[in-house]
Amino acid sequence: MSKITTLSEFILLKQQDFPYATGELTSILQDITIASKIVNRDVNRAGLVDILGAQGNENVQGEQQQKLDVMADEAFIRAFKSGGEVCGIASEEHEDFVAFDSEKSKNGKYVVLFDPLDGSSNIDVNVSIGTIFSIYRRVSPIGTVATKEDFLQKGTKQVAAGYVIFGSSTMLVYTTGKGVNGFTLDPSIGEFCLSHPDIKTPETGRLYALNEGNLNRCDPGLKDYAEYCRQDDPITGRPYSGRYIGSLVADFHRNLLKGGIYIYPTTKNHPTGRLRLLYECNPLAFIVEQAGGLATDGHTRIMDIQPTELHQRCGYYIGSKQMVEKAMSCLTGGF
Ligand code: AFP
Repeated sequence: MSKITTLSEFILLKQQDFPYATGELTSILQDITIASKIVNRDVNRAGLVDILGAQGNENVQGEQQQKLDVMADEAFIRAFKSGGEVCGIASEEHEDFVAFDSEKSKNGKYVVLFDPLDGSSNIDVNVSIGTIFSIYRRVSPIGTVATKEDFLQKGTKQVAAGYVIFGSSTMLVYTTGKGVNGFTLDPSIGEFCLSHPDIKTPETGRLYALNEGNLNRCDPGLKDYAEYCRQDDPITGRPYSGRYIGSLVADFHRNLLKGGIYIYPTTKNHPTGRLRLLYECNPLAFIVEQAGGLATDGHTRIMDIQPTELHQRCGYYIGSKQMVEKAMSCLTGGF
């Protein structure tokens, strides 16, 4: 049997890649690991106890909050608050960012932005869901409370990002800018174990994921791209297979490993896009680029967009490099 590397061991090992590391980022990643295990426990027993279903509130996006959304949000906030390395968080579930005011937290160097449970409309039907996170170094002075500027940084400033997928198994995938690694939770020992070292995404693939119900409501160039995907061409392996779960983490994870493209365009209903730049698009863009793929809003690299609002949305084209490039060329008339 080959040696098992747990996530905790791996994180500590990787700290050596950063000669001036103080261990703070390492601690945050450990906090995320613990919160993920708590959420995993709750997600797994969702059908057994009375925690399934809507909480009855709407979140800032006007969406119904699910009980598990709230529980996941609380689990992550608790972990970051007690850790002390994080001076504040922004979550998809809160209208404004939350600045931690303990003396220890005010000295924290980092902020974390996260979507506690993405795809939560899938919870009640047992479809894969996920947590997405993004870590930045604060720009406000250490020793003070976090400010909005700490959160409104370009994706290129991320120091780490990742996601947890609660699927047929639970996996945590993350990057600190030196490649992408994936860990599968072994429930028998309660540890995430290195299962997907140094993930590279294929340059091209055969899977396209988009909500085709929106095609009449978006840029006609996208209709051309969908048509391209459906055409016969044995050389490029078309027609491609359409695969859309409607749970970003699950669609992204599958494409990352197998090769493919995920698209959520701007539409008549969502003129600025549906997905959130800070909680969803930037972290996955960091991961896909580290794995050799591409993420754009159809025209501009996602990580180059300067955010102006916490809950900013954008169009999203992410996945295998050649597929994203082809979709972008269709948007500018290059069918
Ligand atoms: P929910 O968290 O409300 O389920 O939204 C999920 C999501 O943000 C993303 O995970 C999906 O890919 C996308 O929305 C699905 O949106 P459509 O239902 O409009 O296709």
